[in-house]
Amino acid sequence: MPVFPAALDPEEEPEDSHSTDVPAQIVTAGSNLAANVAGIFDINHALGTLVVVGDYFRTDAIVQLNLYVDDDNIKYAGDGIFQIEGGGNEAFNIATFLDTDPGVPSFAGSNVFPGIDWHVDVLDGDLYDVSVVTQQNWLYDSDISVQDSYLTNYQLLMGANEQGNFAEIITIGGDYDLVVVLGDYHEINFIYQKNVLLDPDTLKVLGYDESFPEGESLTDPSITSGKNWLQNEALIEQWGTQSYQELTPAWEALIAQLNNGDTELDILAGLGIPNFDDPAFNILLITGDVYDVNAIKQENVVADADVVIQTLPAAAADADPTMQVASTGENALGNFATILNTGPAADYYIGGELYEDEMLIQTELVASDDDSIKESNPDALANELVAFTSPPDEEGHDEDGVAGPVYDSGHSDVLGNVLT
Ligand SMILES: [Ca+2]
Ligand SMILES: [Ca+2]
Ligand SMILES: [Ca+2]
Ligand SMILES: [Ca+2]
Repeated sequence: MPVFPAALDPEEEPEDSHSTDVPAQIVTAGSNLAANVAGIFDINHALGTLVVVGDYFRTDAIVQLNLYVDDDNIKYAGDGIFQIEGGGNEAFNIATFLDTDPGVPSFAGSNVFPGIDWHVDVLDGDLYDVSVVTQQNWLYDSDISVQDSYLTNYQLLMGANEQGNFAEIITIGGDYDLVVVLGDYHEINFIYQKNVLLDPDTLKVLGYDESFPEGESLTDPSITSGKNWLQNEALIEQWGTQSYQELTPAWEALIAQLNNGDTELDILAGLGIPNFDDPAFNILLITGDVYDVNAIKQENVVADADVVIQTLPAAAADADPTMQVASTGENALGNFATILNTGPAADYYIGGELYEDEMLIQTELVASDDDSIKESNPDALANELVAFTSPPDEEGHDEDGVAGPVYDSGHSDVLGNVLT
């Protein structure tokens, strides 16, 4: 199982490993975190026996989508051994459907008797039991930075934004030993997860390392514009008995009695229905249909198009070792969802048909990861960067700029279809 690379616990301190001992040009323009965590624990129907007179429809569905654009444009020059990672992106879709049978034995046909102290609640009409969680992170972090000094240890942190959503729904209804649904039962468990990352970066790095001593690995210029991580993880768990039984004439007689509003019930009708815990036998009669819906929708959209310029002036060539580290990728997008739906522990009776549907759609669209990495002539790159590094007309060299997300128009139809 892949392990999400970022701590979801906001208390946890991020580790920073860059040395502060030597002059440096260090920029972190990416490293953003967008995460959604949600759980629906639907133990509404923690009950002994469930009777559905009509049909039972159960649909479990998980839809997961990862999409990223990571076309980076890297130009570098100098004599160092540049360590360049333009790709290295990872995307994961993990989906699990789990049926957990608690192992309570069936009481059908047994001579178990629930007792004579019966309580009947009647719900006239349809029952809607709907739990919906929607989580969205939209993060725009397109930066522009210029670093041209070699006299200080200059660590610039422009990214590393964090957005997180945490939600938990726990629904607990009344405990009924027996629930009778005269209509149909519709159960839908649905998880939809989407990560979209736009991370096209432009980096121009000019370094001189003639003065760097042998074996000082920290002075190798490093450029990371990829290494993004997208992860969707979903679990739909059904807890309860997984065996379904047909209604018997005895059940039909009992249901007819309940439906007539009888309060005097033939105690023999209770044979084979377990009563848990307290001496009262609690019944819920629902005259209509049941809609039991649990849905989680999670979405992360991160736009992180950065422009980074680092240039060591030629004078640096004779100076002490200087470190250059530029990171514009390393974003982490994650969706984590759990739906736990609890059915009857003991017995399940269905008068009509049982329709079960499990659906899983997983898509990983790499719209584009087409990097252009070019080594340039130092003089040519130096001339090119003069425009950026000459004394500024306005106040500062370093400012957060905003660039719009970049779409590949050739894929726009695909995106339009998938993302809406
Ligand atoms: Ca950024
Ligand atoms: Ca890339
Ligand atoms: Ca990138
Ligand atoms: Ca970026």
